Amino acid sequence: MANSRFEYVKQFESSDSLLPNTWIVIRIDGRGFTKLCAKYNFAKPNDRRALDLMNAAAQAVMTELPDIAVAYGVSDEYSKLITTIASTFTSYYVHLWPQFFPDNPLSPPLPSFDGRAVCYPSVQNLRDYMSWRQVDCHINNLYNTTFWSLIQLGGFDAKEAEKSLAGTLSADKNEILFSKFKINYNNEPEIYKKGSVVFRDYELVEPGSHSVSETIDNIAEPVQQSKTQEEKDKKRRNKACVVVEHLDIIKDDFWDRRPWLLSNKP
Ligand code: DGT
Ligand code: MG
Ligand code: MG
Ligand code: MG
Ligand code: MG
Repeated sequence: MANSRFEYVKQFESSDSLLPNTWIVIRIDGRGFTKLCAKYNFAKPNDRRALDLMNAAAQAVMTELPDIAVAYGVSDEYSKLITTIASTFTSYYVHLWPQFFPDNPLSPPLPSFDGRAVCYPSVQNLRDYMSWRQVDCHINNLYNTTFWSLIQLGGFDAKEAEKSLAGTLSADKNEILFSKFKINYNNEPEIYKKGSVVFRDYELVEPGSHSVSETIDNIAEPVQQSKTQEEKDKKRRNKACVVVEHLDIIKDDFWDRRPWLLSNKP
């Protein structure tokens, strides 16, 4: 449409760059999953198949987009970043669905995900963001586990369960679970209590490619990297295993033991 009278519409494409030199967090979220979970009878409060499917989709996205470290700070294109990640995630979610729900074929309305980007200027902000999500996971799961135990094991209806949980603290919910249902919350699966963290594990790189210390040294180098160094890093990211774990990401330990995760920023 070069030089046509229609070309002016291009001016409406506004620039949507993200703040450079920040940690870009792309948060994607299932759209209307309250309905979707009901439609496909997801187990309450946690459906292991559904969570494994989310993790498999996340793992596939990370494997497919080695630049996703960019999602933590290098890339500059807001909409491109969000749409690429949200649409790739959706594609894999739908593609992998039959592996996790073989007896439950998908039909419209199909699953989709929304995405948003937030820039965090410091490592501390990023760590606090991750901590915020994990605290949320814990609080919600303790509530949901108690709520659904009261219903599924205690014969309460939803109103009664809600009422008996109103105003309770964590310790009270632990106590209800234990005294009424002999459930020790500490023994609940880690995936439910802690959620899932997906990252590149360089210790699992195929033997002979790169040692961990070499990897860390290279990545921790100053921001001004030569093009070839950048390409080397990208190749290494491509080779690394993308793993899913259910670890504490609030304490320092997780980050201290994997310095490459947060080391490409001053
Ligand atoms: P949205 O994000 O505004 O389009 O609306 P929703 O409906 O996706 O709501 P959201 O994202 O605030 O909450 C997630 C919903 O998904 C919530 O209703 C609980 C449900 N859900 C998530 N995981 C599971 C699961 O493993 N089992 C069951 N039964 N439900 C789940
Ligand atoms: Mg949600
Ligand atoms: Mg949403
Ligand atoms: Mg949602
Ligand atoms: Mg394009």
